[in-house]
Amino acid sequence: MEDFADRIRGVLSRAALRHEQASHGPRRTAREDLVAWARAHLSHKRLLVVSNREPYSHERGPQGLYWVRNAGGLTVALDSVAQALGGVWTAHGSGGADRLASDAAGRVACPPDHPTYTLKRVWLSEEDQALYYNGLSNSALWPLCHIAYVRPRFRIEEWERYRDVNRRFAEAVMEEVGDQAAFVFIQDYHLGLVARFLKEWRPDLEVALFWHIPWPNVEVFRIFPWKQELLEGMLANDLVGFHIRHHTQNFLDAVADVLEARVDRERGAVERAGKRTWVRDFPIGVDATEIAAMAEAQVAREAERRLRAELGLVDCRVGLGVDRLDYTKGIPERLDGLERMLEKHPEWIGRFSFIQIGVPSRIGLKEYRDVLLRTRKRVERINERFPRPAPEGAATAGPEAEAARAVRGETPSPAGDSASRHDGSFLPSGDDRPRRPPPGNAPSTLPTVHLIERSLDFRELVPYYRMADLCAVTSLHDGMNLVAKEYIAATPDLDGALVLSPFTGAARELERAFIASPYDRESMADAYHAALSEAPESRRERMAALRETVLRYNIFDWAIEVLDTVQRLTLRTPQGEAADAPKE
Ligand code: ADQ
Repeated sequence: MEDFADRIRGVLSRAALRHEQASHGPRRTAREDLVAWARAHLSHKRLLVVSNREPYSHERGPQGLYWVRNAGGLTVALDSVAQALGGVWTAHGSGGADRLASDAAGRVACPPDHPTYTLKRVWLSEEDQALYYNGLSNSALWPLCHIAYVRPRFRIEEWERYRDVNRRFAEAVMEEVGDQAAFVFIQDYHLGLVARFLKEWRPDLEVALFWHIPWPNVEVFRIFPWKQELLEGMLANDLVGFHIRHHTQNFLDAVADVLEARVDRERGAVERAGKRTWVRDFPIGVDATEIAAMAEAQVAREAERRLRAELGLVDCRVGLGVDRLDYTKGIPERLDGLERMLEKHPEWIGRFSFIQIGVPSRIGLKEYRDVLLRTRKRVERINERFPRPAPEGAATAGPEAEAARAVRGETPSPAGDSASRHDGSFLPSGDDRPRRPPPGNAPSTLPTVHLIERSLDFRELVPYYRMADLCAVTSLHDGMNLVAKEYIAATPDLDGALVLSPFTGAARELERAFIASPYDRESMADAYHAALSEAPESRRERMAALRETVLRYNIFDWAIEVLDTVQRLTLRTPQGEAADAPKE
């Protein structure tokens, strides 16, 4: 009887959900809400954002100087706050023409077309980048925190340079802050020590750090040679944020293991040497409403139609992967699962194609070059084993076919971004590239897997999200993973399926995805098959639930919650002294 009542309730609530979505649903938190919140609560303080990556970079082309907006949900959201409050954003000036565009103090007005805040650039030498960025950040902290079976490398000169570069970021902030009240919002593992320097100089500043990657368990963290100094640096913040509760708990365990401190797991607080630090989780989101609008726009529909024609995908189910080419993202593992699916379910051969868009990333490091080579090898093997019969009249020559080959990464992209320019310079060409038909000859087969080795502008990415019947997010470990949320947001027609690794932060929220471990080829193969075979009604119902999750808590909710928590909790912390902290 209860079962029956539950079923009725389920049917009614799904019907209500569909109705709500059909009528464009309830109002969601928007950019204006974040701006209004910031004006109401932060206008008496100076806002300073600090990140390694800059929101805008300058380059020089044949027409002279131009600027590029470095996209990504987080950058866009923080950009809105910075624009509303006219603060200062401190970041590494990494663009080829950044120095030319900046004043003597490294300042440039941003956004460059309608300036409202200041971007303060920190200059790093090649040696700084080798030691601080490729070294300590990406060869020690990144593998340490991700536990993807790549051994972290610890070198004292890298740690010393990390400390030095963090101090320089802090100095750059201090040059801008003057003696005003200010809130400093630091991003990520590159900048774990910045708060310590800031608080030494100005203990009254409000400072928060958001750590975008996982925090490992204590057995793993213990091997970090400078664990005490790193934790002390992080605890100089008033608030340290992670994506999920599990990472906050790991962090609190590490503090309890390494330092003499009072750790309050229930309140998420650490008290040490008269100072309190709050440790909380805030799962980051995406601008789902905006992404959905982009996906529904006529231009995206047309781009999808063109892509389908160019890639010979008109009567074919399409799978998609979108990642930086990073060993934590499980890209070779994803392709192994795909190959297994084609072995176990040959009915998909010729009826299913997979597009992997992979931006070459951190190519100075061998592990990253290896992941690209391993990916290419798998693509080549799958295409040799399981070629796809070409549909009648598939384009093989002329501008359309040329564009299609560029899109597949088989010829240099006409846009020629920096990622694709890097491409030829460090990897052998020829044998390990996907095979392609000679130009002009009609192909009898097409690739089953298309590998696109470049970064796409977000507007270019949306038609791929639209087109995909399935998106595979198979990280070995990931703080959150925004691709999973972007894909769901970009599928307003609910005709899609997400295959998701349980080792992503996103899996805590997106429980209705097809969850499959990248370490288990069979379960991945089964998940792909299940995702492609599910009956249309349950497929849509599953996507509707996932979409509601992504729409309910978006990037603006995240930003408001983090900023509001800092304001609220620092009110409870006596200035310079925690009320009941043990004195040391
Ligand atoms: P990342 O490791 O970079 O982020 P992710 O969260 O997936 O991973 O974000 C990647 C972003 O880059 C997405 O916005 C995606 O659209 C974009 N992108 C990826 N490949 C692209 C391509 N080829 N072309 C264009 N755009 C591409 C880190 C952590 C994550 C955490 C985020 C945010 O590692 O766990 O979710 O920060 O906190």
